[in-house]
Amino acid sequence: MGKYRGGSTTVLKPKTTQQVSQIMKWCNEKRIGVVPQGGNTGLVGGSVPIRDEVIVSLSNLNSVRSFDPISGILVADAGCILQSLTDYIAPHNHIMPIDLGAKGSCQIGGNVATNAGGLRLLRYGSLHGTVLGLEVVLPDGTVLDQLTTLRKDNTGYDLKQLFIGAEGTLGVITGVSILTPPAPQASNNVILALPSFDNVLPLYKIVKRQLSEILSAFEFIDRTSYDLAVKHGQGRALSEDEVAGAECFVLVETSGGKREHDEEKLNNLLESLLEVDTPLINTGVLSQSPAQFSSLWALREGVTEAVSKEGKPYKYDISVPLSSFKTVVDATREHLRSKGLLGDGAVKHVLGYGHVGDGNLHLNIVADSYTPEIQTALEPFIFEIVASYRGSISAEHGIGAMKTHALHYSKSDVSIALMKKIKMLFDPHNIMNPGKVLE
Ligand code: FAD
Ligand code: 2HG
Ligand code: ZN
Repeated sequence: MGKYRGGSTTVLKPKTTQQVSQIMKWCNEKRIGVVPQGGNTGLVGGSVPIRDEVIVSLSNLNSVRSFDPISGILVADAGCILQSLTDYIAPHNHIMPIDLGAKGSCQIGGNVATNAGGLRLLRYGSLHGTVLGLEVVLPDGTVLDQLTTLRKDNTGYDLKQLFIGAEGTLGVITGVSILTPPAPQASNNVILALPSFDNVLPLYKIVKRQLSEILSAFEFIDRTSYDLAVKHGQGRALSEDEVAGAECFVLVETSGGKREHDEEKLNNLLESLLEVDTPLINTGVLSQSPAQFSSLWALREGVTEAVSKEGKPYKYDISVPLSSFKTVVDATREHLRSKGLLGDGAVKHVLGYGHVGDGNLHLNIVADSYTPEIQTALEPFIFEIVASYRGSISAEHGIGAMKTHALHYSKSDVSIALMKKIKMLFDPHNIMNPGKVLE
């Protein structure tokens, strides 16, 4: 996003865990700050040095260590790109349990470090469940080898969980053991155009009931998100008739064991949605080919890229009750308008999209440039709304450099004090990604 800059002069690109260990030992002795960097696709400035830290890039640590096609357990170096792991296990009919728009650049180590959620969480759960083991180099250079491939291991504290979502503040992840699910035999998707946001929740209820075990994604984009995606060439635009009167869209994906069975379920769903007196949807566009399947997904996955092409984005990634998604977006829009920042002002768009199935709204504000006036108008306004719902100020992107000052909106003083003690225990000299997560 070009939002953060530091004064680093050095990037190190180790090729082995031992080299990472030697780097950390040296930096710890000399009290040199270290920023672990994966694919650099994070959205909260976590991988950007904000002082004069040494950057440790994991991109040369990029081999698959083993894959067991029976159990589906993959053990890989942290620097493997997510898409390359997907490609590696595809011939064995397995898929990665995580998928996100940045898959072509982000690394599995970065995914674990951020506890990335993404588009498949609804189906396969979070990395706290699918990651079986980790190899981590601690700030003093000690290698913590917890790279187990066991499904069950109740032998005391589960230390690996601390590194999942720690954003590189406790150690450098060098290896990941992860459970990969079997590839579905059939995948379909459909984009549904809705006349009103109020219909999203009743729709979700019906879709869950009717598609049950084959439902694998239920993603939401509002009209502004759709228009921006189309404007910036993401995916195939629907026809004018299809989008007429649509306030928002929902993308439903199914992944199942038998194509005919899944298609029948989807068609029945569409029929039952349309053949009622007051339908919840205006229309549904079903993909008819692998190209159309990708193109429908691109409308949803491409929103982030479209937003970046449109202007400078302010990103809020929040967990709030599903029923309040629209209220939060509308309240932010009205608030900016009342401050004279929207309309003829510096803010171009306020949009909402995200993972309905996970209760995770992405609220993006697109402006001509980053300015203190917009920043002051947005914060603490948005954090206070989130806190009023007892929501999370960061559902899946993390805290990074962007939200350290706002951590208290989602974590109690007792929790923050414990987090600081844990940080102190692992990293007493505060060399691991300083200034991130904790102030
Ligand atoms: P980086 O950006 O390089 O680093 C992120 C953080 O992890 C930093 O704090 C860094 O220090 C730390 N880190 C990286 N590697 C290691 C390591 N080996 N050991 C220790 N710490 C490390 N996120 C979601 O959750 N869901 C989404 O759906 C999603 N979609 C996205 C779509 C697009 C188009 C983009 C650009 C981003 C998206 N993101 C999403 C955010 C981002 O892609 C994820 O956070 C991703 O997991 C970051 O991986 P990375 O390898 O790029 O990590
Ligand atoms: C997504 O779900 C990502 O598309 C990115 O998490 C969200 O850019 C964003 O705000
Ligand atoms: Zn997301």
